[in-house]
Amino acid sequence: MTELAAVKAALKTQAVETPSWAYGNSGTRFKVFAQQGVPRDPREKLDDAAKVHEFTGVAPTVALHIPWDTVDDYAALARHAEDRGLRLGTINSNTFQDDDYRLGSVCHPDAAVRRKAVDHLLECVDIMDATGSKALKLWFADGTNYPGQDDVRARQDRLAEALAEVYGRLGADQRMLLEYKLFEPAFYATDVPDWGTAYAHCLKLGPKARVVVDTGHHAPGTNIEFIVATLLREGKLGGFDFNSRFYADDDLMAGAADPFQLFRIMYEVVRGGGFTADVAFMLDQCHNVESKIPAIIRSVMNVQEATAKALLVDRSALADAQRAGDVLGANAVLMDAFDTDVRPLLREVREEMGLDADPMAAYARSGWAEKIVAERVGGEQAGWGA
Ligand code: AOS
Ligand code: ZN
Ligand code: ZN
Repeated sequence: MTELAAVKAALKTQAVETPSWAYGNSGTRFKVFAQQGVPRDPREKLDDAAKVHEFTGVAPTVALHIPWDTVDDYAALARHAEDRGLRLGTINSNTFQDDDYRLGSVCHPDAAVRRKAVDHLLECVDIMDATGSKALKLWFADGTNYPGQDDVRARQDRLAEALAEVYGRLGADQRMLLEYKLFEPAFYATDVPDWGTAYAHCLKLGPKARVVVDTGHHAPGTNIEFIVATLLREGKLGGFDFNSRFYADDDLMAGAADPFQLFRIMYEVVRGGGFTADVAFMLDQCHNVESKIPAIIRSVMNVQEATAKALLVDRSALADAQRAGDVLGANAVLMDAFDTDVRPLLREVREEMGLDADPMAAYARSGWAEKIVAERVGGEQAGWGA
């Protein structure tokens, strides 16, 4: 296979998971702007996700969020997905939208609240059994707002205990993805604030536990690609929540704020073998003011563009320059790949996959946006900003 053929083959096998909540209405704490035609139930979210997959060819799975996507029959929901060429992906738990969780969930000082939170996580694993989902994604809003509010060490013990119980419930082919976040909603100390804390817990738990890197969950200036390289090296990178940030956890379209950062991350993924390994490429976004389906298509394309550039890095030239201590030469090799216009290559890839070369235009022409506006009245809110 020529090098270009190998790049194309890799791009054709890429799979980007889209989040169910990105299809529903969302907003900030100031306002949720309702859009016309948004899904009224989980099935309609899948119908929209099917359009993203139809036009991009690389978005075959959809992440669910419990309870935002609660249904009576999860096996039927999985069939609804399959009928549309999709599969149900990661199950996201919710231990943050209940009054009981004011002081935390699995780290709460009251054992009864911890029990309730763990029971919810176990219920999520039951749902995975029904949907065939392979991963449980855990993000905890737990933390404290004031020094002395609670015992920071004891909270880690409670977290470890809860995680161990849920880990023990996982099936042989199921895994747990632990997400970290610097701050918000807790402002003094978050209980899983960084990759080191998440890694320490996952290491103790065992091989089915891995870390999720949400690209919006770091302090400004953090070298995220270094974290990615380290986690891959340790076999502990579970996946990504891709999105863009200008300030904090902005959840904007992936690749919109800093395409160079996304490229650097994807280069470390390619370099570290993560592209072929079991690493989940998920989006975690909210489209508060822009049209949702086109924004998700655009995000998938942005991930593809960053991946294509990362795959195009001339790794032997880079290694030669690095060995020779040629600082500028090595940097130039990386920049050459980043500066390549990969849009013609991706158009070719899509045509070879039997797709329209331009997913955005093809979606706009498809009439789906008009159809859902006409047919869906009273679309639902995703859960954020509720
Ligand atoms: C929250 O800030 C995290 O990014 C979560 O990953 C995510 O938004 C949530 O799990 C949605 O269900
Ligand atoms: Zn996330
Ligand atoms: Zn987030």
